[in-house]
Amino acid sequence: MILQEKINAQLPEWRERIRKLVKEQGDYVIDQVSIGQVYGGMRDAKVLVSDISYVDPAEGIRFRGYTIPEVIAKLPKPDGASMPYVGGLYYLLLVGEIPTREQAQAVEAEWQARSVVPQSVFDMLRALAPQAHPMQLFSQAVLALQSSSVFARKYGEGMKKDEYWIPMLEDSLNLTAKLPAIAAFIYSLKYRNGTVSHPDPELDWAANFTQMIGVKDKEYEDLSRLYFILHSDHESGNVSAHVTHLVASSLSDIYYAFSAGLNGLAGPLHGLANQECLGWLLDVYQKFGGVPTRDQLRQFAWDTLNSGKVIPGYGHAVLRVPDPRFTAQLEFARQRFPNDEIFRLAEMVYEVVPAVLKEQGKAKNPAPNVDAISGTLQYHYGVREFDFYTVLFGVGRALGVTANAVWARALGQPIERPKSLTTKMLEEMAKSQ
Ligand code: NMX
Ligand code: MLT
Repeated sequence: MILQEKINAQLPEWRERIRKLVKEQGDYVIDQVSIGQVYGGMRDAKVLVSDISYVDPAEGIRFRGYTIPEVIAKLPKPDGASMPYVGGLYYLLLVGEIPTREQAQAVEAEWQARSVVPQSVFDMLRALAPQAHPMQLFSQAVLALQSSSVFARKYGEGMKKDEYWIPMLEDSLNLTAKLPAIAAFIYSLKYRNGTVSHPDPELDWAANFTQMIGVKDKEYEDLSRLYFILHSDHESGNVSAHVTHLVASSLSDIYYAFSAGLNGLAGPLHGLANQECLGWLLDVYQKFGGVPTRDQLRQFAWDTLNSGKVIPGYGHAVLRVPDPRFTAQLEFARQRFPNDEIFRLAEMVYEVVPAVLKEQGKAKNPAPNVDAISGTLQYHYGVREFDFYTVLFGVGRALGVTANAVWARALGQPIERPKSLTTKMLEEMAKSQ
């Protein structure tokens, strides 16, 4: 399999590079940790490593060194599409090189071959669906696949440490292959007729998702490709990536680990912000019977803040500029449906809300993040059930966290176990200084 060959070829050099760095520079101090950081969610504590993506506070994400416009321009695209194969992005994340069209198609073919979801998963989801949020269903479905883990089986049989990453890659391909069908079934169960749809062998991964949720629109196929690429990875410290990494560091398999990561994504300060954000926009729209004036919108934003709530889709723990994932979606919509009312409202929010947040003076970054606009685009194409939106985020996020998990295992990253202290100890340390 092409991904395995490509990673295998790079491993001796990577292992030697890290061995040498740790041996020769292991005592080099990267940073210091303050009491403020310990109590403040470890913000900006530089304690993780990932070579798959990096978020520069002043620029935003780069995937394997490439900005979003570069990724869109360089990755191969299906005939007639304006956005790349998601299989090409997965190749880039895993291998670190821009794939040829054949290489991107090879990943798509791997996904096709592994896309069949066991009937037992559908049956379980059916039983849970009436009372469950789509994110609970999504996380449960991933967990239900755990019994098929190749890593868990091979580990039980006995395997050399150097080879752990190979079944991890197998599991990652098996898992990511099934996610479009699982997400589409959750959509069907919650909002349509509950039927199971199957991938079409002629279509790529993202187009299959659109086909299976029943949106018949070529533009939406492109939006899906863009959406899954944009949401794939955001370096390693965000909650979903970090949780997945932490859980996998105990050598649990990718199903356990990613299911846990999804549970983190389901929080309103993380991935669930995308559903909250569209809900907020629609509240504005309903309250004013359409797109409001700037003054009305400003007042609505203040009312939200004064009621003790956050404005969803704005602010970020790392970014200090508008999120380029936001900008990419804004451009997509501007080029295709500039007059859509909810889109015009989202644009107006972008013009008004940063100044309100600045005036309030609390948020370190008053600019929009990825969630500020993603729901607006889904809404335009008829995917209007916004408690489904975080599932879409999760389908994309699987790509980045599984790529990281494969490499973490290939490089033998150990079980993660930082040290905790008591408040008394911290008080004494501070006093003695
Ligand atoms: N609206 C109102 N207050 C905000 C916002 C916002 N959008 N963003 C930050 N603040 C507040 C924050 O609650 C905190 O208040 P307090 O001191 O009372 O606790 C203060 O500003 C300082 O927070 P920051 O250091 O700027 O932000 P932090 O790194 O702690 O948190 C977020 C980052 C993203 C959690 C935060 O900006 C937020 O809650 N945004 C809204 C929710 C959201 O859009 N989340 C999605 C993030 C992206 N994703 O997909 O995961
Ligand atoms: C993400 O994509 O995970 C979010 O932007 C949150 C983060 O990076 O902290």
